[in-house]
Amino acid sequence: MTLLHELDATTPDRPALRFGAERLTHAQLARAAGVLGGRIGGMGRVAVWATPTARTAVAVVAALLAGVPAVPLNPRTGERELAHILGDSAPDAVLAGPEDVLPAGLAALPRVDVELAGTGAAVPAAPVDPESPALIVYTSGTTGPPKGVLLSHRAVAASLDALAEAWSWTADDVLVHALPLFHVHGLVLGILGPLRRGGEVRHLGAFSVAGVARELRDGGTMLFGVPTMYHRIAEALDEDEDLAAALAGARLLVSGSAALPVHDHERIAAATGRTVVERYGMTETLMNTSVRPGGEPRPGTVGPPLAGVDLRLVDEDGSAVEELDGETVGEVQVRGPNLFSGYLNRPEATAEAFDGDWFRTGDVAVREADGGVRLVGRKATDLIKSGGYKIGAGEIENALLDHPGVREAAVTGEPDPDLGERIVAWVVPRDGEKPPAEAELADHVAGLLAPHKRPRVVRYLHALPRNDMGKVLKKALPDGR
Ligand code: MCA
Ligand code: AMP
Repeated sequence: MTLLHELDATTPDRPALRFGAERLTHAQLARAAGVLGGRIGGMGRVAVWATPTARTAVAVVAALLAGVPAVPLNPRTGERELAHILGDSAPDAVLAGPEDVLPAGLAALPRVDVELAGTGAAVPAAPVDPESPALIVYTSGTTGPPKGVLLSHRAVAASLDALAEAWSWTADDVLVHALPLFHVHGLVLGILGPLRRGGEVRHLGAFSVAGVARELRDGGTMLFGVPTMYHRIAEALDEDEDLAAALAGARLLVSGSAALPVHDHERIAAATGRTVVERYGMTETLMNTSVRPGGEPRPGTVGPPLAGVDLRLVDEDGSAVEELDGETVGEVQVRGPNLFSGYLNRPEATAEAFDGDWFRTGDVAVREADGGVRLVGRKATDLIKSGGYKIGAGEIENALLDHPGVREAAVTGEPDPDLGERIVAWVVPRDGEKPPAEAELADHVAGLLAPHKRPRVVRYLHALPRNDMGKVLKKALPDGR
C-alpha cells in the first residue's frame, strides 16, 4: 500500500509542492524522498524537524516510502516537551534541513540532512503493512505530558479518501494553507492530502491574510485554516475588495480544529458569497464529519459523518442518544477505519479512551434532523483550544510551579475573539510583594513547553479556591469557568 499518488505518464511534471521560491514537481518529490528513504530504510522511527518548509514534506514522504514511522517535532518545542517526546518515541535519527540549527536536546541523535535535489540511490518501493504506523503525532491531554498518537497508513489513507469523496477533491485542486506541519491538520490534511490526490499544495510559510489572497488569486482552489485565520480574514474583508474577490474565486474554504464563530461565518459569507465548510476531527480519529459543499449553509454544524465513519452520541448514563432533535446532548463516540491504533507506550490510556470499539472523543454534541452534528462543548474543562491548538491545563500548571516565584498555579481558558480561547494563569506568588512578571512567566512556559502554550494573561491571587479535599475549584476563580 502506498499513501501517495502513483506517478503516471501524465503527472511527473505536475507541481506537487510550493513553499515560496521552493518548488517541486511530483517527480522531483518522488526522487528526493526516494533517495532520503534509502538512507533511513531499516530505522525504527525518525523524528522530523517540522519547519514550515518543503524539507518537512520531503522528510515525511521519505519516511512513508521507507515504512519508517515519522515523529514530527514542533521546531519551537521547549526543552522539557522535547525531552519527553524524544524519550517516549526513541527515534533513531532526526531529519532536518542542512541549515537548521537544532537545540541541545537533539544533540545526541544522529542527524540526517534533508535535500530537495536528491542524488544517490532511491529506496526500492517496498510494500508497507497498512496497519503499521505512518506517523506518531503528539497531542495534549488534561493532565501529564502529551501522548503519542499512532496513526497507521490505513487510517491516513481512509480519512483522506473520505474527505476527497465529500469535497470532490481531485488532482486539479491547488490547496493553499499556512498551518504548522507537526499536527494532523497541517501535515496529514494539508500536505499528504494533496499528495495522495496527485495535486498541489502551496504553503505560505507563515500565515498572513495578504499571502492567502495572493495564492488564491494565483490559482489556488482550496483554503484550509483554523478559525483564528478565518477570523483575521473576516476582520480584513471590510477594507479589502481584492481579498473578497480572491476568496470568492476559491472552490472550497475549509475550517477546522476548533469552532468557527457564527459571526465570522456570516461576515465571510456576506463579503464573498462563499460559505466556509466546517469539518470535525481529532488527532486520534483523523476526520469524522464534514459539511458537504453546496449544502444548506448552517453555521455551527460540522456536518454528517464521512464515509466509513460510524458516529453515535452517548448520554451520562452510557445510553445511546437516538434523537435527531438538535437538542439532546451526548458525548460523540466514533469508530471506523480512520481511527488511530493506540497511544505509544500507554496501554492504559488507550484502553480508557475506548468504550468497546467506540472511541470516546470527549466532545459533546447534538444531532440535527438530517444527521448533521452540532458540537456544543467538551467534557473536560481542563482542555483549552487556543488558535486551534489543544493544550492541557495540567502541563502548563506543572511548568508554572517549576518557576521559583510561583507557589500555586491554576490554568483556565477564557473566550478570546481571535484565538477562540486564551490561556489564563492564576498564580499565587511566593513573595506577594515581588510577584514574577507576566512576561517572565510566559517566557518560562514557552521555553519549557512551546510558545503557543504560554499564558496570555496572568492573574495574581493570595490563595487558590479549594474544596475540603484540597482540590482547586476552578469554577470558583473570579472569572473562571
Ligand atoms: C511570542 N512568541 C514567543 C513568545 N511570545 N516565542 C517565545 N516566547 C514567547 N514568550 C512568538 C511565537 O513563537 C511566534 O513566532 C510569534 O511570537 C507569534 O506567536 P503567537 O502569538 O503564538 O502566534 P499567533 O499569532 O497567536 O498564532 C495564531 C495562529 C496559530 C497562526 C493561528 O495559533 C496557529 O498556527 N494555529 C494552528 C494550530 C493547528 O494547526 N492546530 C491543529 C491541531 P513566529 O511568528 O516566528 O512563529 S488540531 C488537529 O490537527 C485536528 C486533527 C483538527 O481537527 O484539525
Ligand atoms: P486535537 O486533539 O488537537 O486534534 O483537537 C481535536 C479537537 O478539536 C476535537 O476533539 C474538537 O474538540 C476540536 N475540533 C476539531 N474540529 C472542530 C470543529 N470544526 N469545530 C469545533 N471543534 C473542533
